[in-house]
Amino acid sequence: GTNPTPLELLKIDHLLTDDERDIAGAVREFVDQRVRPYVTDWYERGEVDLSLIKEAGSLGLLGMHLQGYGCAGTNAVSYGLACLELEAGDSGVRSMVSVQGSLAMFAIWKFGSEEQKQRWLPRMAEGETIGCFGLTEPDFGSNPAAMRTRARRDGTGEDADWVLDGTKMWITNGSVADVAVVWAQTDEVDHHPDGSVKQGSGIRGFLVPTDTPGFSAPKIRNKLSLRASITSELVLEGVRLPADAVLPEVRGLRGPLSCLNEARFGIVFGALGAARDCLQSAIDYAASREVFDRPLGGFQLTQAKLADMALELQKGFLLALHLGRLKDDHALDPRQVSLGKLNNVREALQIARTCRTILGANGITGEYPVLRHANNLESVLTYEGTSEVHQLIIGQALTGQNAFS
Ligand code: TGC
Ligand code: FAD
Repeated sequence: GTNPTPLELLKIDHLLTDDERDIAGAVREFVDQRVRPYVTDWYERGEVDLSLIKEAGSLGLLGMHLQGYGCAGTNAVSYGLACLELEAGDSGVRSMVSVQGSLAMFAIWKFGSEEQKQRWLPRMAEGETIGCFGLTEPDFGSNPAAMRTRARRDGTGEDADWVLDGTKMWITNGSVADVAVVWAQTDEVDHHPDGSVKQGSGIRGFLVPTDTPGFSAPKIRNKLSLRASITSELVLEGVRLPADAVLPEVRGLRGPLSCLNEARFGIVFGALGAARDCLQSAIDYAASREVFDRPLGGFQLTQAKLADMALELQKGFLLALHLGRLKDDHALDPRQVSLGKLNNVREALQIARTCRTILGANGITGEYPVLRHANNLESVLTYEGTSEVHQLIIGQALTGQNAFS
């Protein structure tokens, strides 16, 4: 018979429910039809096909694991599997879905007022309204508590407008978004016992319609990674918003970090999709490529690489699935998400690079997905908390010592 694929070897499907397998299969089909044939071209041109987001909405992939407001309400494992299948197409496509569902929609779903949820979520779930999530700034990426973007109230009382000033950087879908979730410092701060201000404690989230005067979102050019994804700067110059533009239910860094937990969870699964796609390409290539008069796949050095990669892929999947089951039991801790993000992205990148060696010179071309995935994974290693940030989170969990600053 035919050889098992790397994920079939362990019969990992055995650990999934019928519903979960069906969802993964439907997303895989979507990617085969709507992403695979075009993605090399999008990547080369540094563009995305924006109709994808509506199609993802029709499939129920946007805000997929949220309940109500037009969201599909699946379990967390199904959401993870969808991320995996999307990222097998391209990390940029998974990013589009992550940012819409886990960051922009989740922020509103978790911390918004009933009016905000009704106003924004159903159309975001359909992909009719695109959201972005602005936390990072040019000078503050790993340390968002120190952000400079400010929101001040113009006037007194509950009805006073908010006015936002500042710059956000590296914001996925910024230039095409209809609404930006922007995190900014307010004066509503907490103090330490010694009277000093607790850094980041005044941070609040704002829903900024992107046609508001003073808002602009220039596209970042010349990226050599995640090219099939739009990345932008957000410039806020005296952006005036009504009092009810603030997300009422959270204040402090806990707000944006709670959203990151959701998106990082998706990446734990997602990165494995890129790795799986690379490994399958390398296995196929090794079967047909002949070197020294024999198929490349028959050489021990090649088999050692393939075996080690299949091993890491399957271990990564077991880790992802364990975290998914914990999440579905409402027992997932953010530090566990850090373990998964650190391991699975790091190993996926290693797999992509090793697969590239198996493809030789062909591996550097767009004819094969391998170097595209590897280049994408450089962004994935950095965004949603760099690998070093996740090492420090895990280090703190193990030692009780904060080594960030
Ligand atoms: P720290 O003092 O530890 O905590 C401040 C407050 O936040 C709470 N908290 C969390 N809450 C929920 N989830 C978490 N994971 C949380 N971690 C901390 C904490 O309890 C505290 O609450 P309270 O109520 O006591 O005040 O904060 P810190 O300033 O020391 O920062 C910790 C650190 C460095 C780990 C954090 O800043 C961090 O994670 N930095 C990395 C930033 C990051 O990941 N940025 C990502 C931007 S979005 C993005 O990249 C999108 S790419 C998407 C795509 O295209 O897919
Ligand atoms: P820095 O924080 O400057 O880090 C530089 C280096 O220093 C890293 O190696 C880092 O690990 C290391 N470092 C930092 N602190 C420490 C420390 N205490 N100890 C040891 N080493 C340390 N952000 C958003 O808000 N929304 C988005 O939609 C979004 N999309 C993105 C899309 C792409 C393609 C990319 C590349 C980024 C995106 N980001 C987004 C930004 C991303 O979250 C940040 O790039 C990331 O958090 C790292 O910040 P930085 O780039 O400023 O690096």
